[in-house]
Amino acid sequence: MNKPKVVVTRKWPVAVENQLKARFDVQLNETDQPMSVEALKHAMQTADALLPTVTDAISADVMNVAARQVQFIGNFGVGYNNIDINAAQQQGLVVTNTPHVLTDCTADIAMLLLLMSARRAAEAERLLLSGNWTGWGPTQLMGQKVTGKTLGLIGFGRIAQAMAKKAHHGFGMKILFYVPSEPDSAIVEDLQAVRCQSLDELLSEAHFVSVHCPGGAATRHLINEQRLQLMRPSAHLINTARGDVVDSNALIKALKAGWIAGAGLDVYEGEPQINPEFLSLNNITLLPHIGSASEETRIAMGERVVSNLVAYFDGHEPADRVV
Ligand code: 8YV
Repeated sequence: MNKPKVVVTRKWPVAVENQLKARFDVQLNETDQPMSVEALKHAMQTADALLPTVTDAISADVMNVAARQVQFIGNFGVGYNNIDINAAQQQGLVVTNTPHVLTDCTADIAMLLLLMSARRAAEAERLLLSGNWTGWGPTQLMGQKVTGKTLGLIGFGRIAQAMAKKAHHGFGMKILFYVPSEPDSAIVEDLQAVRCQSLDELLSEAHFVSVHCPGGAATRHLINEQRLQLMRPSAHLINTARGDVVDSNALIKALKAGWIAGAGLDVYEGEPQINPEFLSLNNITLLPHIGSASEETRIAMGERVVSNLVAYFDGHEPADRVV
């Protein structure tokens, strides 16, 4: 039997590309340039499986090609708001993602941003790099202490819980969270976490607010001007989830006006285009979507896609099936 044809849209770690080569008739992307809509549509018509990332918009238009051959979409990432899931379901496509393996690394980046923002580390580094540092000063670059403060988590899934563990057990932080459905009581107990009745309550109480809900229409601009005004003037907003959850213009206004003290971002509305005003602010820490970017995690994400792919073509239910 012919090997299934698989198209990988971006460059993956070599170790997992080799696993794909061993089992499938695979088309890799050595250039690592995101594929055009036309190239994605062509792949839909000529391959059996497509393996996209957050940078590929798999819209209804891309899926609705004439004589589509692709039956399986294995997303390299846990978030899948780059895929029109309703359209995929309607078309009978199988879609999988890569949960669990990136939980700790993404939570680490959220903690890194929290610490950097609190202690003004990006601003401090910029001072040093500019050559303008004149030496130690008793009131220089005073930030906020992290230990013992309150962390408010928007969403309480795997990544939020991993961050809460690090923050509570490592930094003695009090944990608040806001989530629509009741979470596992053992985790809540272990973290001595408090579930807020409303998002507004969480925003007004927390010293640090970290976003961990999915992106997409339901959460677009959840953090808007009015909600930013509820936060403490000494508070910091951290976003490692999806850029569109936070209204960029409102955040810029809040940082300029001092409604909040700082922000740490790993994700952006319309990335890789970034609102240029972010670049001119001093009270912000900016990372280029590196939440899961450790060697171990990126290999594990690829392996997770491979095992879902193998299960699917062997006639089994893939472990990480989304639809
Ligand atoms: C990934 C992420 O790197 O998995 C996710 O949802 O945001 C990132 O950690 C990216 O999505 C890869 O497609």
